Amino acid sequence: MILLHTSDWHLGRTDSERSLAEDQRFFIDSICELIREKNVGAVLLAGDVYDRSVASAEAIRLFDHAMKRICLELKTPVLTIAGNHDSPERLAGCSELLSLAGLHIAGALTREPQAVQLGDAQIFLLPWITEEKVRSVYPEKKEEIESLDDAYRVALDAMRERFAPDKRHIVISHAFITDSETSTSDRSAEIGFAAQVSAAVFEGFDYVALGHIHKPQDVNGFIRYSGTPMPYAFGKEEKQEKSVTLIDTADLSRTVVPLPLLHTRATLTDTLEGLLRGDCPEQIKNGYVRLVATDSFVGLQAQSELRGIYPCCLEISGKSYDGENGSVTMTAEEFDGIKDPAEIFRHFCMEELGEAPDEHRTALFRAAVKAVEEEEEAQ
Ligand SMILES: [Mn+2]
Repeated sequence: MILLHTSDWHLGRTDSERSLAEDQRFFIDSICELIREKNVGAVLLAGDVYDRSVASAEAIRLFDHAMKRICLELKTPVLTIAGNHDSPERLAGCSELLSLAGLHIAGALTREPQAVQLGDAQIFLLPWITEEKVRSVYPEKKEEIESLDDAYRVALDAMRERFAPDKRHIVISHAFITDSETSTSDRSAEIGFAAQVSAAVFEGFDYVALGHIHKPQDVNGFIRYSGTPMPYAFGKEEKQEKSVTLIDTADLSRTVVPLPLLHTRATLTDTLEGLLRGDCPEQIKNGYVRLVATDSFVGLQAQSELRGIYPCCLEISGKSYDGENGSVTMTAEEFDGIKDPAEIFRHFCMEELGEAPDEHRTALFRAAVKAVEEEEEAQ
């Protein structure tokens, strides 16, 4: 049987206030295609299904769409767990009913370990846990739990005790294993070291399907992070090839299958003039870009020009504007001499942004002033 290991979908994630739903729908399509092509027997989705504990309506719809396609149309079971970004209770809503449709969800840790038998594999579901959580689920073991390693050992022991003979024993987990390499979008993973677990706690399992770290990587011969299906940040993560991992339960061999991207992600660093020339490959120009102007301040006019050239631009930065030009700053007397508010606005823009406002902005400003004046008159 072929298992498809993926994690950290982070449905509902936005970047610079832009929804990434279109990209997420695209990787869901790619994964569905792969399930059909490789005759996948089950999908293991190792936590951080959603980006936020209170998932947006759009994110919930997207998850519903993906699960309907995989479980019902492709008739492939999905096994998933709550990650640190998910709300265990919300994620596991209607889970008993959903398991009848082939969607197995582990929200909060339960005393009786959650396991699903499929073909030659017995697959355990271990959601995101803390020491406190494990102590509360196994109060009789409270004394032995002094570290996160202890907590994992207790939860995994309960699974090891239930190992079915002659099966492959697989566990899905969401954890930060000591020595794994992080990426920029691993927000919570980078904070402190408290939440690290050693690989040794997983001894006895044939494969550990991990989520939490966004860069695909092997921890050792039987523990692996699938990584996110798309890059979620600039920096290191731009250069990572995103993928899913296929595991053949017959011989435990693994195949890493790269996933295509709807938008590439790149940081372009150049002079403002160079950025405005935009002579880079179309694919990059139309992808998500972060623009860094090395030589000058990027004013509003230049920003809007850049957005015309790079339609999916997410971030623009340049040298900060040093308003040291004395001619821009005005005295109170000079201010009083100006009758037209738009003229004051022009001075303000010159001072704050280093350039005069274009016609559109001036028109917006005039409309705002008019609205305020009318409001005052009405009172
Ligand atoms: Mn994550």
